Amino acid sequence: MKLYGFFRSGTSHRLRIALNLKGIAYEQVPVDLRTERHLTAEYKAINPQQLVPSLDTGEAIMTQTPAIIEWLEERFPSPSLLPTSVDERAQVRALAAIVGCDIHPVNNRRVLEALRNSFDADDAAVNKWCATWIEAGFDAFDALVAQHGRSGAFAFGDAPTLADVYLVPQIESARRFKVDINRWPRLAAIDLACAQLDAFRLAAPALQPDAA
Ligand SMILES: N[C@@H](CCC(=O)N[C@@H](CS)C(=O)NCC(=O)O)C(=O)O
Repeated sequence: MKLYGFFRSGTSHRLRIALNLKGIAYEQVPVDLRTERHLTAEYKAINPQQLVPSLDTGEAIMTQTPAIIEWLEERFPSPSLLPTSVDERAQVRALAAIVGCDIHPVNNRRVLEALRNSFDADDAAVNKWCATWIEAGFDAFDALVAQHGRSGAFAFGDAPTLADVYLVPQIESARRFKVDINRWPRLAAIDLACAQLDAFRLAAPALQPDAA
């Protein structure tokens, strides 16, 4: 498979983790957001939304990480990233959606560019904007982890799930926006537990070929 992505993009990071957990090999094609490679006609032909990542499976080019990761789960069911009970699957998907639907989209590059260019936001204001949505989301994520009461090192029990796949890149991004993760000791501990696994460790932005 061919992964069009960017080392520092949270959604590319999330997809690398999912692919690694599934044990699927992939070649990386860097799309540099700093030089706006994603806004070229060449990339638009791959992803009409001009966002990263995109996954070329050899049979189709897929976009939107929630759809791609659910496809991976259905196409390569083992190891599963979801619990077996339908109620628990909904709980894990809700955790993932806090990040995927309610934190990441409002902190995306194009949103921050609009804040800078159309609303005169400086770096301090942009960091404050990002921190606002990260803190609200992490407060809820943390409360739900405490509530479901599943013991284990990960967000939902003792094996990584979709919840961890979404959480870890968002923590990485929170650090970039100077949010103190120690405010959520439970989430910091989950991040540490994930970092012990090769699937997460090797997906880290700093280790990607385009990070240099
Ligand atoms: N919902 C999409 C979001 C993709 C997305 O927003 N990617 C970001 C990088 S993390 C991007 O390409 N941003 C470019 C921009 O905002 O200009 C997904 O999950 O795939």
